[in-house]
Amino acid sequence: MLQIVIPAYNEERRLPRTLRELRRHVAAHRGVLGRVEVLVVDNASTDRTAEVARAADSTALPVRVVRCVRRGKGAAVRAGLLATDADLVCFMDADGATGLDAIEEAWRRMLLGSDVVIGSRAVAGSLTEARHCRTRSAGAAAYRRLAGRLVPGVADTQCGFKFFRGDVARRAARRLRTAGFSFDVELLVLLRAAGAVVEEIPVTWTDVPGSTFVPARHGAGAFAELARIAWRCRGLAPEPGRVAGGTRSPMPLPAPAALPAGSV
Ligand SMILES: Nc1nc2c(ncn2[C@@H]2O[C@H](COP(=O)(O)OP(=O)(O)OP(=O)(O)O)[C@@H](O)[C@H]2O)c(=O)[nH]1
Ligand SMILES: [Mg+2]
Repeated sequence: MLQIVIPAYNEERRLPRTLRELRRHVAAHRGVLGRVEVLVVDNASTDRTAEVARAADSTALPVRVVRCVRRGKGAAVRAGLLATDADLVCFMDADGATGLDAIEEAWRRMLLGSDVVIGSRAVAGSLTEARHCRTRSAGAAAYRRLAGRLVPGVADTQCGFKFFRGDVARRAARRLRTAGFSFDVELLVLLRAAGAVVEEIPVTWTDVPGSTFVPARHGAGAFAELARIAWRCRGLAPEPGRVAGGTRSPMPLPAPAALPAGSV
């Protein structure tokens, strides 16, 4: 089974379409993906996020709402990952910005031996829509430089699509402390330190209006979190031979009924 965690904060407008598209996508790829379940994590929404999530629940795509007392995207993803029990887990944003084809590609890479496959808007083959204002773009470039020092070799730490072996994700999530938007960086540091093979795959990324990230409100906090991660994780180094792009023997996953074209 694949469990998909969706952190959602005041997403009553963007979530229904994302869940609808996900249901269609899963139905179209049922033979590859097998059983899929969605866990929507709502921790502080003041709108009808939980209701719209429950309304999307169906036999074709079961949707559960997970409550999380701590606020922030990082706290929500952590709670979601810890609520999973599947062999394969993933998280994605409620805005549906990442093209869903990434799911099958990530699945294929997992079968080839990756522990963690992350969507990237910065590797060859990705298609992204540029749209941020100059200030945010400059901030993002500075952020990428700092984040790159903590997870060398990873070009895009912040894409809201990450796919994991379930046990690997749960082990790292237990140690995750960052509650805000920089949690991806800490998660990747922890995963690397535990010896996980992390692979970046190109994604199609479309801007969806209604972002919950407000640079003026969250920007400084995201940088402060990076500094705290650097301090907390200063002793952690990747295990030799288990860095991004590395390979090892494929993991023992239950064989899917069929694989995407071009797979092993
Ligand atoms: N549960 C929960 N989810 C959150 C919180 N903050 C953000 N999210 C979710 O995190 C995901 C990503 O947020 P977006 O608003 O798309 O922001 P972003 O992707 O970082 O930035 P953009 O590039 O502007 O889209 C969405 O699914 C949000 O609902 C939070 O405090 N709690
Ligand atoms: Mg987004």
